[in-house]
Amino acid sequence: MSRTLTVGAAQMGAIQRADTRADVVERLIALLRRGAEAGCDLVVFPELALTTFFPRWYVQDRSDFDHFFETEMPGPETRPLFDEASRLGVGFHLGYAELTPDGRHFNTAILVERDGSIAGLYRKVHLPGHHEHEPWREFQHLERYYFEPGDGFGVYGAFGGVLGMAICNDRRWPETYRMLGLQGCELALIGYNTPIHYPPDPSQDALQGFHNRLVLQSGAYQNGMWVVGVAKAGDEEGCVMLGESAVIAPSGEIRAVCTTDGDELAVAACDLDMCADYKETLFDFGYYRRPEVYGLITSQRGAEVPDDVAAVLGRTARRAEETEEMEEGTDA
Ligand code: CDT
Repeated sequence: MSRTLTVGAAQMGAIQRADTRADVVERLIALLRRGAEAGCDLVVFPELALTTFFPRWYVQDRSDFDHFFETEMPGPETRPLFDEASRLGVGFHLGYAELTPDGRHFNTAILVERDGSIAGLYRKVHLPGHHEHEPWREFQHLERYYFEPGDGFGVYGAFGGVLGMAICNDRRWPETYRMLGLQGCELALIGYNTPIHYPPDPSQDALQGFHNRLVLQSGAYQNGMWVVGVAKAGDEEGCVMLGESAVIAPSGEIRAVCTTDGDELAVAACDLDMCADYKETLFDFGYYRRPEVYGLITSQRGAEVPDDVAAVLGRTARRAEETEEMEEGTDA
């Protein structure tokens, strides 16, 4: 039986602060219908796809921004998307801000099957940016102020394969893909909102597209999985964000890519059986990996130059715990 899924990377152009949920859901439905016409089994929407990227602003009372969060999924405003998806028989992946009944805030994504049932929910693990207002910046990146981190990476049996999710900054960390790869993930779905300008080091601005391709392609190849990276792009309230949504094969090759900064669908046929070409050869984890020598990856958080190496260099060794304390105060 063929395990080829037709997947649409449903990039979105900017969502302005004044845009209503109804406006946005209408755009999502239009992309979903384009996906259905293109024969998609699954349409992948970006991170925080229902609103503008609100962590770019600081408000003293965080609850003033609770209106950017969803308290139920589907709720009255997102129900039409679920209804249309199940009518069309097309599944989807959607990123949104989640406010739980017990008052917790997460940057979340869900995977929805063709019948409208929720097959998986993921909460962003790597929260980038800073946790306090930093007025020197042109715009804030306060994810660490508005959200709690999620507690792990899961995979889901859906669409006839093993599917996983990650969100935006997660894609820059090799641990993300490896955690999914170690659970047999064949297709990873990753929405993003990536400002082109990076205030702590503007020399990276010109490299945003390169870094995006670099991490998506290497994550796919090194774990023998399909990766779908989907942007919210364009000029959102004066903050210009990267597009270049793409579908990447387990070979690391780009199979489809968006070329605009607006609402656009890039479609690729993803043969999940192709993963075995990599998972059972060069990246046969069970045969080649050496977890017994990877202990530092889970026992230590920050980088720590070993004492003997520091002594050779005439430096005082900096302990990992100190690095972690410093990082708490200086995250970018
Ligand atoms: N949304 C998100 O995670 N964006 C980050 C920006 C990093 S700069 C604070 C990203 O990794 O693209």
